[in-house]
Amino acid sequence: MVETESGERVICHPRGKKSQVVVGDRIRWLPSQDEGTIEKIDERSNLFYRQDEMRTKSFAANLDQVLILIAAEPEFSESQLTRALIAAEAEHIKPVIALNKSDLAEPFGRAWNKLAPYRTMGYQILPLAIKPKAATVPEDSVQTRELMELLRGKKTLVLGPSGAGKSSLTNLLVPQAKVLTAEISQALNSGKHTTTSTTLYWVDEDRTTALIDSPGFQEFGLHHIEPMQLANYMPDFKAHAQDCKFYNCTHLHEPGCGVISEVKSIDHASSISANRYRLYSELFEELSQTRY
Ligand SMILES: Nc1nc2c(ncn2[C@@H]2O[C@H](COP(=O)(O)OP(=O)(O)OP(=O)(O)O)[C@@H](O)[C@H]2O)c(=O)[nH]1
Ligand SMILES: [Mg+2]
Ligand SMILES: [Zn+2]
Repeated sequence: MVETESGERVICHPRGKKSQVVVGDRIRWLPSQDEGTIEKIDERSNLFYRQDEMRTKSFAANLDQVLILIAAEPEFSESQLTRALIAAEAEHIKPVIALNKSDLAEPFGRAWNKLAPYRTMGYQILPLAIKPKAATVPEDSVQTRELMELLRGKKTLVLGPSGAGKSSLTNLLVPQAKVLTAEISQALNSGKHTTTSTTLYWVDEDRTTALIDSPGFQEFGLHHIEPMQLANYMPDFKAHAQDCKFYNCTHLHEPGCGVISEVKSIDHASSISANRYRLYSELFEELSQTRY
């Protein structure tokens, strides 16, 4: 689907067999009858993607920021959050974290605490109640307005696990979009993969603020990232990696490692959580296996 200068949306077909085009791309196209042909993709300022073992999955291009939307329910995976953050850092795209479903007080409190290390390392974290179950939280809350401020004039990819409320957010800010949403499965504590394609919606009539709704992800492969670069993309690690004795320190076993000594610090609370260090070690291992 291609949007013209005047805001019309036209079905276009890629020239050649395989489509390289992703949401957010600027393209050159030629009309043919009532549809069109994509002739050329303009150079991208960035491309947000994941790289699983077998394939590359592009989310969107030319983004101003990524909103990682997680929720009190279903419980979010810290590993997937960490991976999404690393992918954003690697592409120099600003990530913002939002925790939805603040009306579910108890699981929300737990999830909020789980996010403490991410707050400490400098990420902005917004509490939200996009579509509260009971009317305990007004829908047009201060929080929603704060979020709107953050989105204004920008192109934002909304990313997160199934059931977090990505499409509900689209419906809240773009009521005419009427995107399909669905209850999560309580039995599986997971969403139902309601959204199956990535779509850009304009929030305002002037088309300056865009939200990109995407399908919930389960796996987030980072095979495009060098293991030695990982610490650079993790703000809590980066802060201490500069103290390492060896310039090519892996922060796994070296003597004089700034990261390890921070994790093991006894004179103050470590700014690198045990969980983050475990996630780093696992990722390092995983990303080293496909290389030699
Ligand atoms: N309790 C509560 N439920 C919410 C809130 N926001 C959204 N929901 C519900 O969460 C469920 C999932 O919302 P969706 O918007 O479909 O989630 P999604 O992230 O688009 O999921 P996928 O399309 O499967 O990736 C729906 O039943 C929503 O009504 C909230 O603030 N509180
Ligand atoms: Mg959805
Ligand atoms: Zn080190």
